[in-house]
Amino acid sequence: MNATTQLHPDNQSDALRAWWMPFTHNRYFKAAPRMVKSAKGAYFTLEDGRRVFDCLSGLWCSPLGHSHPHIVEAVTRQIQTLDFAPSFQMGHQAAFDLATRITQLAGRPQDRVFFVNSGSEAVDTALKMAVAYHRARGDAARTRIIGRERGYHGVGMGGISVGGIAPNRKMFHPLMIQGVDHLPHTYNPAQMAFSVGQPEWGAHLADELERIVALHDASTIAAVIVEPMQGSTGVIVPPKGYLQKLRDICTKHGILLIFDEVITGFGRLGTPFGADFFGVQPDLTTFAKAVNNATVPLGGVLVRDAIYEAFMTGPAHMIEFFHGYTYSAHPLAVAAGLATLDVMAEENLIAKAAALAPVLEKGMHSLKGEPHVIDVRNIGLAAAIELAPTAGAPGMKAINVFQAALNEGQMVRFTGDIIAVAPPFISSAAEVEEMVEGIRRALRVVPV
Ligand code: PXG
Ligand code: PLP
Repeated sequence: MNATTQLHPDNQSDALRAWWMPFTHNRYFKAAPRMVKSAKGAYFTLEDGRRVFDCLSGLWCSPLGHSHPHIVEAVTRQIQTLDFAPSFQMGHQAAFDLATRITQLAGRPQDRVFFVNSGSEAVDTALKMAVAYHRARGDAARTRIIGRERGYHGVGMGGISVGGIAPNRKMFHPLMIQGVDHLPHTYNPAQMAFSVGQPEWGAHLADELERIVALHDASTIAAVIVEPMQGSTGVIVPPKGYLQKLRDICTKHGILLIFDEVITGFGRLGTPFGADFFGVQPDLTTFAKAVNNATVPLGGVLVRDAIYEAFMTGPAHMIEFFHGYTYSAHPLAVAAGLATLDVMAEENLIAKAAALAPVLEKGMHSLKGEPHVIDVRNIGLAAAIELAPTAGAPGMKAINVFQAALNEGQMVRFTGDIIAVAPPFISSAAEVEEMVEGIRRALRVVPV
C-alpha cells in the first residue's frame, strides 16, 4: 500500500467500523490493523502473539510498566470499597492525601492541587485559573495567554488555542479562544542538530517574550504556557538558560508562568518534575499521565498557594471557582495515584530513570550516521530521531520505520517523520540498549 492509496470504506471490516480512532490514520489502520491484546511490565503482547517492548511507556504515561501488582491491588481494593464519590460539595480522604503527596513530591508543600481527568482538561483548567486569578485581584484586563509554536497542550479549545501544532488548529479557528499570541519554537537544526541533551544555542529566543509584552502591553497578559521540554512535537529540548529567561520576564511583568508537565511530570527527566531538572519554578503546573501510571484517567493542576488564596474571598458558603468535572478525583484514579507514588518511592524509580538516561543518550546518539537519520535529540529518559522525509509523502518514512521496528519487537511512537522513545523506568540498561539496536536494524531495512 502506498501513501496515496485511498481506501474505500467498504474495505473496512464491520468489526472495526464503529470506533473513530483518535489521532490515527483510520483508513490505513483499518486496512492493516495493529492490535494489542495484553500488557505486563515493560511489554505488550499483540493480537498475533508477538511480545514487543513498550518504548514510549504507553503514550508517555506508564513508566512503572503495566499491571504493577501494587497498583492492581490498590485499585481492586478501592473498587470494592468506594467505586465513585461525588466531589462537588463532598470529599473523600484519599483525594486530599494524594493532593498532599503531589505537593510534597514537587517540593512545594504550601501549594494546592485541582484534579481533572486528562492533560487537556488540566490545561483548560490552568488557563481559566490564570485569567480568573487576575480578575479576582482586580486586574481584569489581564486575559491574554502566550503559548509557543510547536507546543502541544492537548485538544481542548483552550489547549489548541495556545498550542502551536498547525494541523491541530487549522480546522477550528472560529472556535478558538481570542487574545492569544505565540513565542517562536526553539528548534533550529542548523544550530543544534545532534545536540546531546540541552542545546547551547537559543536562550536568546526567550527575549521574544519581551517583544510580545511590548506589543500587547503587560497589563493585558495573564500567563505564558510552555512545556519545559516539548514532547509531543518530537522531544524539542529547551536551550540552556531559556526557561530561566522566560521565568525572569514573567516575574518582571506580573505574568503567571504555567509549565505544562503532562509528559515531564513524575520523573520522566529523572527528577520529580521538569521544573526540578531545569531549576526553574512556575506558578502553575499541569500534570496527567504518569501521576497514576495511566491506570485510570487522571490529571491535575498544581497551583501556588497565593493563587488559591486570591480566590478565597466573599462569603465562605459561596463556590469560589466555578469549574470542575464529574470525575474530578475519581476514587479509582486517586487510588492508582497513591499506589504509583508509593511504588516510585519504594523502588526508587525516579533515580532509576536518572540512572538510565545516560544509557539512552549514548544509545540514541549512536544512531547518528544510520540511514534516514537527520537529527537525534534527548533529555532525561526521552529521545527522538528525526528522519529525512520520503519525497512527496511526508510521514511515510516514519510509518515504515515504525512498522520495521515493530517487526524487531520494539513498539516506538511516530509522529510526522519523527520517532520518539521514552522507555519505562523499570527497564534494564540491557533492554534500553536492545531497543536502540532494534531501531538501528529497522532503519537499515527501510529503503532510502
Ligand atoms: N499537555 C502536554 C504537554 C501533553 O504532552 C497533553 C497536554 C494532553 O493530555 P491528554 O491526556 O488530554 O492527551 C499532552 C498529551 C505523543 C503523545 O505521542 C503526546 C500526548 C498525548 C498522546 C500522545 O507524543 N501528550
Ligand atoms: N454534558 C452534559 C449534558 C452533562 O450533564 C455534563 C455533566 O454533568 C457534562 C456534559 C460534563 O461532563 P463531565 O463533568 O464528565 O466533564
